[in-house]
Amino acid sequence: MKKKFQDLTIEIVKGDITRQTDIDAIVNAANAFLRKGGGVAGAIHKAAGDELEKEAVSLGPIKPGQAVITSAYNLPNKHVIHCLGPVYERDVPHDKLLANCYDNALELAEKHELKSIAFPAISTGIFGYPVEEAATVALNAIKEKVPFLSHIKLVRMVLFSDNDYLAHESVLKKW
Ligand code: AR6
Repeated sequence: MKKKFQDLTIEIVKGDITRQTDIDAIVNAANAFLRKGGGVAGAIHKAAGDELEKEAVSLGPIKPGQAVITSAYNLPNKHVIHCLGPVYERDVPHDKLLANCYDNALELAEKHELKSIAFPAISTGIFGYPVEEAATVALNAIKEKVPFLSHIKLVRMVLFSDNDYLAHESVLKKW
């Protein structure tokens, strides 16, 4: 499903973030020290190769809501943007910190003059953020950033399960 805002498209798809061959930067749901980790981070590091962790670790540690950018190595993209999402109900206010992830990642992509970026559903796995709540925060944060973006033309959310896709779809349908 897609929504257009003049010449920028916000899109949701079901899929694997490591296979977004048409996207300039993919976003990693990282840990504070930017080590490999599990979940989507594990998949991204595995696909990128060991060099990714070396570069990423040199930029850490980061705090919830922050983002850093690295090369993408063996991934089919130019860059990986690593965001530390909030741990639900530990890192507060969790909605503000989660919105900061999307805002800071988009800011970095814009600064690097990238045309497209793909996000996973940050914090909704190991960090325990309920996906219905996270979908609202994520998509609204992206929408609020649209007026400040000139290079970015496509923002894609890549959802790993049917349930995650449906949670995001119900937010987009209300717009
Ligand atoms: N493509 C897209 N989404 C995926 C993929 C994939 N290949 N694999 C998993 N997901 P999580 P978090 C979804 O736990 O909650 C790591 O160990 C997954 O289904 O990866 O922010 C880090 O090192 C879920 O919906 O990230 C941190 O310590 C979403 O990605 C910690 O986990 C996020 O799940 C971060 O936890």
